[in-house]
Amino acid sequence: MKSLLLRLLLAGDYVSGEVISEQLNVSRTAVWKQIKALKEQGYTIQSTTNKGYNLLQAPDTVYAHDIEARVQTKTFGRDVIAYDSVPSTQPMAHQAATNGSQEGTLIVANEQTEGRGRLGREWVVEKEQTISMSLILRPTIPLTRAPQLTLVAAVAVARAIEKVAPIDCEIKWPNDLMVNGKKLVGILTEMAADPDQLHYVIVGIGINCHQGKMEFHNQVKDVATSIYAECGQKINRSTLIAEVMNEFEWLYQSYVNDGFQAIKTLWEARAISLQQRVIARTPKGTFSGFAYGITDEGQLRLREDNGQEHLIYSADIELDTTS
Ligand code: BTX
Repeated sequence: MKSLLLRLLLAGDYVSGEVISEQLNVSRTAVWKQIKALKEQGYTIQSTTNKGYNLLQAPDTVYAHDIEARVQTKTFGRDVIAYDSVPSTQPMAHQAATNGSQEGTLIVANEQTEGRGRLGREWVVEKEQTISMSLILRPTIPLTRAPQLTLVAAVAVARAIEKVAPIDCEIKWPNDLMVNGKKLVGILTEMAADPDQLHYVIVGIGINCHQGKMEFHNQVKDVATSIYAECGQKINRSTLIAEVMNEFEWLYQSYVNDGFQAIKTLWEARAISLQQRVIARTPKGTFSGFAYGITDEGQLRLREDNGQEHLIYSADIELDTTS
């Protein structure tokens, strides 16, 4: 009920108690109680006789009902599980998926104490400064295509950020969104599968939002940036999460129904690691050469100076500026 009430409040200026009680099919007293509960959670709501309620400001805390109230989607972000603090949203999402949560269920946290990146690396999170979320997907695609979902997510997150802040996001293959050479967003795609069947995919997304340039942890201060550090704006995190859900859902539907080609074009338009020399550190070794494109499966095509070509499935990419 809270998310429906908030949806009505977000839609316009004043909404009368009568309209709310009719729309939600509850008593005026129940409406008043929910308004009181919202105020206690940090919402500024003006109550005026004969006019009703007017939402003036929403807190930046990431509440489930707030995201659910803002999304314009069929399933993505319609069912949100929000935590104040968890080690990582990834295992919580795996657990929810194993317990049968539907596609589009979103796990979010105000804080992660053990955020994780790829290959066991750490993802550093400052409490209430970042977005930490994991989305459950259940695509009916062959296992080999699952890595493409990272690229779909990257395009969706870039588009969403650009809707709420005056920032241009570039993508470094396969999973980093970069601004001015620093990492703004990390994406971690994990899946549960049998050799011949994909059960579900968890797309974990970390977005640096409010940290000032000097506020990053020592270990990432040279590589990380945030929306605030880039444009001086503290965006509302729930608004951005909802935008990510809006963008991700239609791009994902297009991907599932029509294939990767359209996404690939959108992805390539933002790629900074293509048509130039890169160093790719892969689980199979380090290769340096010319990155000349991605395949229809989303792998990176790299040609070494000796002419040998590699299709790279997973790597850390460094732009090679030495030659
Ligand atoms: P990655 O392995 O590509 O990047 C990890 C590397 O990025 C680290 O080794 C470090 O150099 C750098 N790094 C760590 N923290 C940050 C940061 N906050 N900003 C910029 N650079 C950083 C990237 O993995 C995938 C990250 C996914 C994070 C989401 S958050 C929600 C979900 N839960 C969870 O535990 N992980 C995912």
